Amino acid sequence: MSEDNLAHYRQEIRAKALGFQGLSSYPHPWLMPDFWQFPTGSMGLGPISAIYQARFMRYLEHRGLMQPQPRKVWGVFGDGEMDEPESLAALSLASREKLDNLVFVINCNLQRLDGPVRGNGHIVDELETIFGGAGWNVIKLLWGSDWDPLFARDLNGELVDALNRTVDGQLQTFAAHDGAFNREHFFGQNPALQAIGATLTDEEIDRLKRGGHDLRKIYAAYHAAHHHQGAPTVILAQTKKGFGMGAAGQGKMTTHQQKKLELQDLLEFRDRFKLPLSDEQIDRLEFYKPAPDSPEMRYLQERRSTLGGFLPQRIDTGTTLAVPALSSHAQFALEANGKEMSTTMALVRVMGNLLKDQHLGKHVVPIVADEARTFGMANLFRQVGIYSAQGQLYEPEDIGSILSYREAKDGQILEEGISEAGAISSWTAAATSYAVHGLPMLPFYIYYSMFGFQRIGDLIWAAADQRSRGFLIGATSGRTTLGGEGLQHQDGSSHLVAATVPNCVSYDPAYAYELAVIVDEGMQRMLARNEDVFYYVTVTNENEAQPSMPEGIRDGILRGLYCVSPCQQPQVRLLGAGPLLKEAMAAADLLESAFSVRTEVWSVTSFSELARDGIACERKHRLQQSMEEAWVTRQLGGSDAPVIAVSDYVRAVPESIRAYVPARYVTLGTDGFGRSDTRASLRDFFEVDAKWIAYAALCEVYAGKKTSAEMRAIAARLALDLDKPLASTL
Ligand SMILES: Cc1ncc(C[n+]2csc(CCOP(=O)(O)OP(=O)(O)O)c2C)c(N)n1
Ligand SMILES: [Mg+2]
Repeated sequence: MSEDNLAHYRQEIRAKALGFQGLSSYPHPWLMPDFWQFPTGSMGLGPISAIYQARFMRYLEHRGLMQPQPRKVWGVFGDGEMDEPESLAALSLASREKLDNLVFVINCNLQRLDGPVRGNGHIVDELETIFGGAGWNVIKLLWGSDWDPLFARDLNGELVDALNRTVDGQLQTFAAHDGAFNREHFFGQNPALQAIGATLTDEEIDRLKRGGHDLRKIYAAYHAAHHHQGAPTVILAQTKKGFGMGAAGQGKMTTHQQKKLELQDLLEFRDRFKLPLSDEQIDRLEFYKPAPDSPEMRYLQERRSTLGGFLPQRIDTGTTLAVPALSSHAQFALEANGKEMSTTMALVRVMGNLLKDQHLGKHVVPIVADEARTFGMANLFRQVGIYSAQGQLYEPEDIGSILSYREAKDGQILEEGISEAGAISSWTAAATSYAVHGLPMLPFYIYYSMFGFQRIGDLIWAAADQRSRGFLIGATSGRTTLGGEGLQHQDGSSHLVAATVPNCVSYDPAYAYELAVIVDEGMQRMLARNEDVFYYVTVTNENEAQPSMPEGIRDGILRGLYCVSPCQQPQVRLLGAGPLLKEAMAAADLLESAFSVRTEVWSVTSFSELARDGIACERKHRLQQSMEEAWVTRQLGGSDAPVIAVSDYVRAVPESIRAYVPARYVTLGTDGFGRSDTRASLRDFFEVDAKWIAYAALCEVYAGKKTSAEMRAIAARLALDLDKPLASTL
């Protein structure tokens, strides 16, 4: 970290223009890819990520993919941060799996932003109980060495009693005041304490250190943590917030907001820490950096080289993995010949085949949160086993079955139980393994699509920051396609959120062959070309006859749009996305047969990829006068027939391409709360089934030609209720 980079802290855009990197304000691997490994700026994500990173190291070791090694995961967190539910969510997993490769250091400065963490209590005691109860090795690092002689004099325990009685809010007040105040209000409480206080000058009282500021005690705590075996360790380090900031900010309610120090405060800071800087140097805000041959620098350099470097760097070794030929694992999808299957079944079959691949197989990491059976993955239990650090200590009830629940120390499936936060943390550990361990892995986390971006979106955002590579599979997706289950499960929004994550490439495929091509391209980009993208693909549980893949459409599938049912001089064009493509196809049949309307049908595999392409083309036109048109503009440019788009997601998803559609454009979507009912009822309710699509198309085709009475008659013929309320208001 050069001086220039430090001087350009929080200015990473301006710094770049000046030829520097500039230190980012929070640790972002996306912004400083060699410097930071893990983004922990969003409170609570660091702790759960650290646990699953440590667990994933064990997984790689137990599967024989990585030599057992003394490396540890160190997580450094705030005491206020421990109030985030995610912070404590996986503590028992860490002890259950005996993760002695994991150390938490919790900086217990007793404060957060607005005030004390537990003003009327003791956060250290509370955390000790929680971590201890969860089976962790707890090390309390409370008082500095200068307290040792005071405790030695405390023969009747008055000092210990007084400390036990002092709640955190009061300890903060003591931190914010000087020696004289502490003598009067702390040591002045009774004669025994007074006597202990009398052995110190006011300045010595002022300088009494809390454990987390005492290098010897820190060393002792870290040493003990480093050598502890059989359980993870937490070090509860008591400190003062704004340590050494004196009257300007130590222990103040406003410490966190104190973003700069005035000259006088800086001079005091210099004196407090005996920095060899002149008043002028302080005035010019110079850094203190000892000369390269000074004893300090020589010592520091020597320690660094013994320890193997300066910071745990993020190292992308650029290792690539060969991607097996599409035909080797997805022939069944390319030549489906009308075979009935759901896209979930197709995905699981592709994954099962990839797991068998001689080279790639061992890198595949299937991850589930107690839904393997839901997604038809139970056959993988036998095939590759469920990872368990202890193996299987029991005979499973279903031992004779081919779907038997088989746990094994070298099992490959990560079965995370009912924890989406845990499962995504596992996914991220696998998806960043290429940079953390120099070992590329290919994780597939398969989950109810509603419980991804909506529930653990911030963890996905952090995974994106970390340049994760892998597949997130949103299964049982589609608001009207997941029939039967209620509004909490029926997802109509994940594609909208996915589109906002810049390096997330998302698809909503209709057919097994589309899915196969998308997974193939994803593997090419992430494993063979080492691109920093990850894929979000939704699959459904609706069985349907799968067509074989026509020639010449690979590019269209990947760009997001291709024609599935061309027509000469169409009067209307239907864009069907994912599961609703079949409704669009049925609508086309209806339009042709009942109304003699020439209809063309297109499959939209990704509105977000189309929109991104449109945005890029539009900008290129504006800035570089480029004449290149967006893919969707080019594809639909041959006609001015109206275009009707239908998606099983909210309308904002198909709306995202409106600017690039070169014709009248109408969108249908599933805004509103879901219902538990059949697919047919749901699609009628949200007005996205074949009849509603056909009616929307006829409204365009007959615009200005038919009276409203005639349109009502058409609706009646289609058995549509035009007076029903808007679904999103119900
Ligand atoms: C999810 C989330 N919510 C809010 C914030 C804003 N924030 C940044 S630091 C902070 C307080 C941190 O307190 P603590 O964990 O005690 O750490 P300390 O600064 O005291 O070391 C908050 C609320 C955040 N970064 N992430
Ligand atoms: Mg704090």
